[in-house]
Amino acid sequence: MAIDKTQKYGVIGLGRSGLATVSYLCAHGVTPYVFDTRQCPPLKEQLSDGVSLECGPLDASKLAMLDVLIVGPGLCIRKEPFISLRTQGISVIGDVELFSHEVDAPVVAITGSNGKTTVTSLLGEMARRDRIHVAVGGNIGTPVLELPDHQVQLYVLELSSFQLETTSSLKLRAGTVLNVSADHMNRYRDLEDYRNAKLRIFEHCDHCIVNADDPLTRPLSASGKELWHFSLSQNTEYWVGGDEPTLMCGDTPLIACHDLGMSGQHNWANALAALALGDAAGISREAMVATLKGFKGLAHRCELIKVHKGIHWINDSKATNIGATIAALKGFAHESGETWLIAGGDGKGADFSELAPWLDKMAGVVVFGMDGKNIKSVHHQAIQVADLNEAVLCLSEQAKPGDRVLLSPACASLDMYSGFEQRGDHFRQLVEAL
Ligand code: UMA
Ligand code: ADP
Repeated sequence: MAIDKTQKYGVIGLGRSGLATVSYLCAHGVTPYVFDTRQCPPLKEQLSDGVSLECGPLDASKLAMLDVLIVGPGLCIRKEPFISLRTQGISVIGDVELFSHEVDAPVVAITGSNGKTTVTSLLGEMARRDRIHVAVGGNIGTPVLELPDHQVQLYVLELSSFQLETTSSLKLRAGTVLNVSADHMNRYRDLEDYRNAKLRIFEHCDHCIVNADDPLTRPLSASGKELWHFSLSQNTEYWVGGDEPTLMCGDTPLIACHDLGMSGQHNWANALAALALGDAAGISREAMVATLKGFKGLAHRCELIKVHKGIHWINDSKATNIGATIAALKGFAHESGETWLIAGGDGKGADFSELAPWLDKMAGVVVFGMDGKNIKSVHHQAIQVADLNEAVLCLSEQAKPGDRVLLSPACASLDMYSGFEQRGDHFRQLVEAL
């Protein structure tokens, strides 16, 4: 939707994307009305003078006087007052929808339950190495409306299911759903409902990159769509083959898995997805392979903090759902030494029973936080502690040389921390102090 100065715009939610939306609208000559359900939204002070802000419960009658509402991803548009406002003909969209009408350069987008930030960062690095002027943003942190620039040759976006819910016109050169496993179950009816939000990425997508090992990543109707597959187990467009595991594109070997900078089989899948997206975006194979060799992965994702008295302390604070924790445990299952797991936090309505068979394989499990008790309910032997401090103390006494202690919470951190980074940094401090 191009900006129409005759219409009245509302920005709902003064978070990072809300603030960027306000700046974008002001730069296009429109002063929006801003609303936030919080009494004191944290970015309030950064709002430009002359833009009105109303805090507290949303007043539907005031919103009904506007024409277009741009709603932040932290608010659910499938609840009131948005359902009624939509039936009244008011347009309810997100910042990515505005972005989609603003840009001319090709756009590549990544969604999925896990691996989005890794693949998005990797693809950005690949493009940069190939001297392509690339802009990277979205759920990864930089709001999409901060990206548009006429010099940009390629946009790489990480998109959450929340952002996709409010997007309907985004044209993509390539898009992928990396995997689908339960997350944000406090916002979706069930897994299918959550999956459908993710599949919206394929609505106007030239090359749909699908995980052949995860049928839930396939578009509901593939007719008229060009599908490229990646797989760890099947011979497909992008796959792992050879006597010594090697990333392949069809019959062409690209890079041996042991030459990848990132470890863990889930990162083989991430690398394959990045290669497929990169091919569609026209990034050279040379640049992509060189990047894959050097890219060591991101902080807070299965990151070794230190080896202390023979024990490996690993920070996987970004594992904010069960799927991510299982990926970490699967990866370590092939390595020597026993694993002690620290888990817990805000489970976002998850059913932890899927995690139970993995917990049974641990040397021990320590749980903490709001939903620690729910993890303990599927694994009665778990030791419940008050916080990370107690968890680290407890395991520094119990783990033996050769073991690993893994913080991979399977939960969001917001019950005790400002985010997964603060939780991971706290863990690092505690471990470094041992
Ligand atoms: N909120 C209110 N009332 C409001 C507006 C927001 O209570 O009126 C709350 C939300 O429920 C949420 C928080 O404030 O808890 C932030 O919401 P927001 O919509 O203002 O979010 P932004 O600050 O704009 O950040 C958003 C993404 N946040 C969410 O989707 C919750 C950021 O992803 C993203 O980096 C940013 O836009 C830039 O695009 C964060 C995230 O947690 C990292 N994403 C989820 C995830 O990865 O699991 C989806
Ligand atoms: P996202 O942005 O989707 O949250 P990240 O790349 O930040 O993904 O990784 C989040 C967590 O998921 C980390 O714990 C990481 O080890 C794990 N992870 C990364 N890629 C995958 C994958 N392909 N499958 C399962 N888990 C993954």
